[in-house]
Amino acid sequence: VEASIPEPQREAWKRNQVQSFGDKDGFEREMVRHVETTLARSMFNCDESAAYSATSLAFRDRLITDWNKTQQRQTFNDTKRVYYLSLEFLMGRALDNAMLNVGLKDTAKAGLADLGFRIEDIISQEHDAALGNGGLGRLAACFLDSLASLNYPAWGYGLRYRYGIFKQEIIDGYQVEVPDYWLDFNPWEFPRHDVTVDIQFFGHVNKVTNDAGKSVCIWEGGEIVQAVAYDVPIPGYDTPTTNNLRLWSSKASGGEFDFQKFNSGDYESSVADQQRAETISAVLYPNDNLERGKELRLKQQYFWVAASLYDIVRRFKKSKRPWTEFPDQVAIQLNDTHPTLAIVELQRILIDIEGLEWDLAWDIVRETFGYTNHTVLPEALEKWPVSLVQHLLPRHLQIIYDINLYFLQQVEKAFPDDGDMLRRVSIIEESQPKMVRMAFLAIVGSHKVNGVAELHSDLIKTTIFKDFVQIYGPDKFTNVTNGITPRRWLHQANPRLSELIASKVGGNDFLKDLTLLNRLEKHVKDAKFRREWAEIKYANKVRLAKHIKTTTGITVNPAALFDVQVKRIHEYKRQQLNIFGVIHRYLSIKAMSPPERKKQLPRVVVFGGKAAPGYWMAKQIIHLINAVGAVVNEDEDVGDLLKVIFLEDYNVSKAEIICPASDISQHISTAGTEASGTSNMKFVLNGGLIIGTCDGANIEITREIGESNIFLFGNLAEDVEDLRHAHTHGSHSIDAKLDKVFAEIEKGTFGSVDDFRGMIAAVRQHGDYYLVSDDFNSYIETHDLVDAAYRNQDEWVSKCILSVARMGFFTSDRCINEYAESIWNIEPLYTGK
Ligand code: GPQ
Repeated sequence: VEASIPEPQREAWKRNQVQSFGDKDGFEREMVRHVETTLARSMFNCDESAAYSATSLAFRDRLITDWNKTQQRQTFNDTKRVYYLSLEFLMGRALDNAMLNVGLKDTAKAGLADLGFRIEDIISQEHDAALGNGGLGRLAACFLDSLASLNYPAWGYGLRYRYGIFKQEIIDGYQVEVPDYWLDFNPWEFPRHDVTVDIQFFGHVNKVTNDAGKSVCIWEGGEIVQAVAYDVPIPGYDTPTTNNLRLWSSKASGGEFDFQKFNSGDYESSVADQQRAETISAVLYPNDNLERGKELRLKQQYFWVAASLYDIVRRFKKSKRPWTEFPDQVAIQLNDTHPTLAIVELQRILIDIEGLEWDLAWDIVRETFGYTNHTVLPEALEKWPVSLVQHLLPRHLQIIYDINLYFLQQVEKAFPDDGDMLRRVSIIEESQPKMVRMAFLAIVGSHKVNGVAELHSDLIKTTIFKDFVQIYGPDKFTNVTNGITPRRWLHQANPRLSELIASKVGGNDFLKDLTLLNRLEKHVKDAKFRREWAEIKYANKVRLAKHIKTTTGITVNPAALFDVQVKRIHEYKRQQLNIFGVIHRYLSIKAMSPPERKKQLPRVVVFGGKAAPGYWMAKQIIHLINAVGAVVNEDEDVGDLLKVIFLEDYNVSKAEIICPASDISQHISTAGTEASGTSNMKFVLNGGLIIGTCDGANIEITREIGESNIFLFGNLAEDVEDLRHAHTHGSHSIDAKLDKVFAEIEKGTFGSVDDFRGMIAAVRQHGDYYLVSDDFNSYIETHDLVDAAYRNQDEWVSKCILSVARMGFFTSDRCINEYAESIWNIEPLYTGK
């Protein structure tokens, strides 16, 4: 039904157009109005939480006005849009970001002060939107910021989880998971109860002959779950463009209850149905770089993909264009293989519902999709049992088999003599049980496949997707090195540094064109500038030290070297290498005479990160870190020389405090395992140096900032296979220093040895898959170089400034422009600003 207002009545609408506030008085008016009406409170009971809510609602109203205009502009111009499908959007807090992006933070600060509040207190009231696990989800959030800031017509599509990533508590040194119920009050979402899609599961397929005498497939029976849209406005920086992130929530179809059951007295089972439906979007799976093949996860994927495609197709059909023009209007990017069913779903819509021929439909599908791979770790590559797909999505399985059949026919034609090729590349793995290989399906159904850093993009071409390079040629595979948004990760997280930089590079334009940072280079010799730079770093360290004090009770010296490793806990990221190194340092200090100790540089080693709840080894690593901290932090021989801190519940808003306060951060994955890493970029952009392996984006960071500004160590990716082979087939001797560390743990210095046997055995007995022993010596030596370099503060600060000056490449704006040009073929829609 057309809900558009007829022309004669539109005048009244225009007369009454909503006016957004633009100054302090306007903000105060909106804020008080929301306190007194929306929240039904007054100046007599307005606490910080209410002030946060009212401030957010005031800004939300502004955003939604811009949002409406943006959507109208995009519809009117009928431009091609990109849809970014991601199961994770790790957004963090929205208020600070919204205030900065619309350029009204100072205004709000003054207004809040008038009304009796400090803006920092109000900002910190907000609960993080934590709908993601780690780098993959945060990348999606940075991309949304860049897409809006660059005025691209773009939508994000995801799931509205009732529970985001769990909250981590450390109790007696162990991780405990607490549910993250975050939706109590969320001013940043707009429920669209009128935008719903019915999603079908289970049932069976009937082949029938239609009126035209053509045989068609009809998917019938099963159950229906309703998807309800919730929209989150995404403001661009310094532009009126406000894009949309649409998150789907599940509920039982047909209103509150199944009335048939209700009327027949089966009240309990009708409530149970309701709850079962709501389970689909209830919880984010807390695994990073791991797929566990749970049925509910597959249900989530189809639910989200089917709702999103229905929405996209509905929007396209309004334009009344022929189907062949679909790829001219729509680009869909698959963030990892999680949304791969979208390929099958679009093919199903085109052939079963819209009646297109297979080949034509398939051309449209492949032109529409692009697939981004984020890992080569075998345990993270998605595979679903054929039997499960058959049961849940019977028609989709048929289509997958057909896609595979035509694909294998094509392969057989091109490689007639290679019998093993068909087995290797088949979308169906002929194992017990048979599996659908989602990455292969994503490759076959997309026009471009990309990795997320140069080394990673090379690796996928030579290892996991090697055969597909043979089949399709190398051009289908490309690289788009990851990036981060400088708005959140510099301007918002580190306002003083951002301001200092702005004063040297000609204002805030660098936030939109990060390459302008190179103007800093000529100031590196300016002693006053270096002093100001160092002073800001120190202030950021004081801030983190306060946070450490209030959250752990431990006092740290802000003049010490702050050494940080914050990321998901994973064997491949090697927090175990770090803590073994810390024990080595502890033993060295203990072995020193008091005068020798006086010469030692004080260090604070900060860890943070969550372990997947079912990842036993990762939890052991957390426990060892805390056990070592408990001993070292109390040891009077050590004092300030070494502190070991584990920060509970690492998340986006904590990262905003931690990144600006680091002197050196660790990015020390086994070479070839970290696809890119993005926190490496955040730390360098905030004037910290990094110690890292030749892995992921570390390699490109080195190329940009210069070898003398980074501490690289360890074996190279090309040597990993041989080393692993030697561990299991030859004799495997452990590094002597590491052996001493193990002996100390085994003495019981850090508590019950039993708790840590597994970690030691992984290195000694089980082949040291992550090369901890191989890299240990060079790791320790490189830390000594870090200490030596830090002693020369002037040179250290110069390295930091030069590094920041050369980080322009790593903005997510560059990244999004590359996707837009080489994969999506979309253009910005200029706003006349
Ligand atoms: N990444 Cl497959 C995740 O955060 N979770 C995942 O499940 C997978 C990848 C990361 C990857 O480990 C990092 O190296 C990347 O920088 C990041 O994705 C974004 O590409």
